[in-house]
Amino acid sequence: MDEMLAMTSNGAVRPGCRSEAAVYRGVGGAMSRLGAAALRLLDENGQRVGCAILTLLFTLPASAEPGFARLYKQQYGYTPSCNACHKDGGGTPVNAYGQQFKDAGMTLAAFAALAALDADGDGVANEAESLAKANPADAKSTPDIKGDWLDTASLIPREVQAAFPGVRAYLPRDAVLSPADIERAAAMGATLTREDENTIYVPLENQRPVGTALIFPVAHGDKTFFLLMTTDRQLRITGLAPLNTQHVPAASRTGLYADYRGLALDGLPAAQGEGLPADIARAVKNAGTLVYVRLKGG
Ligand SMILES: [Ca+2]
Repeated sequence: MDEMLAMTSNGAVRPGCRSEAAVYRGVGGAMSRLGAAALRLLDENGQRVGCAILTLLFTLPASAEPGFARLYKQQYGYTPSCNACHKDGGGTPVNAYGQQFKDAGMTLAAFAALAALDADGDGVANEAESLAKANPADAKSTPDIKGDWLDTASLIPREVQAAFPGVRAYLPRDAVLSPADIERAAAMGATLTREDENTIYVPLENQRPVGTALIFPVAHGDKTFFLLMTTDRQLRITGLAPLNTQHVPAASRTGLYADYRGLALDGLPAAQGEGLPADIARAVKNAGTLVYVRLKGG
């Protein structure tokens, strides 16, 4: 039995709107009733309508939205792309708007505090952009020319898409931590906090999960870089790729990550000592445990 299959029963599907085949692959699990309706309309009206309907499906279950996206939706009535706050998808460095949101306390009240600011410097205030469904963090997206930032395909970071060539449908899972999750992680030897909350991308093929992907920060002294961790469907690491290493050039050495390949997320070694390898081990242990406790249930 595939234990991870359960994930499709209570989450949403984010299909890439690239082909009719991709759309069909994006319908599954608990969505089958709604999905069938969408497909009927797809048959009658063609691919574009099918995409719109599947976009609607994807916004239905609140469980699939990361915590801050949920706040944004509460404030402005729709789910933004992770790129409202992040430079290149969930887990990557925050952009200017994300930084303003962070500085204002990352609560619902923060939106009022940054409403009149102009994070991307395009001459339109943050709130005016948000209300118009333009991206307040991207000067190329304005109320007049919003761009494709809300298209489902643009919601998955390009590094994640590159790690799973051929996959067109993703199930995003928010890793919002409950006290029970934090307790389970501690029992597994990982120290998780709210700071570790993130988005887990689950690539789907034929409506079935084929693995996971997570982008997470690694702290090295006062510098930070990022890692993309991918696993197979049994939650064994298939790759660790360094991203945004400009502040820690040594982290781009791929030899640092070779020994992690094949390790199970619930059996990751504890970090020993100090230095870059230990900082990586600590971050991977936390990230792997985060994915494990969120996807394996309690
Ligand atoms: Ca602006």
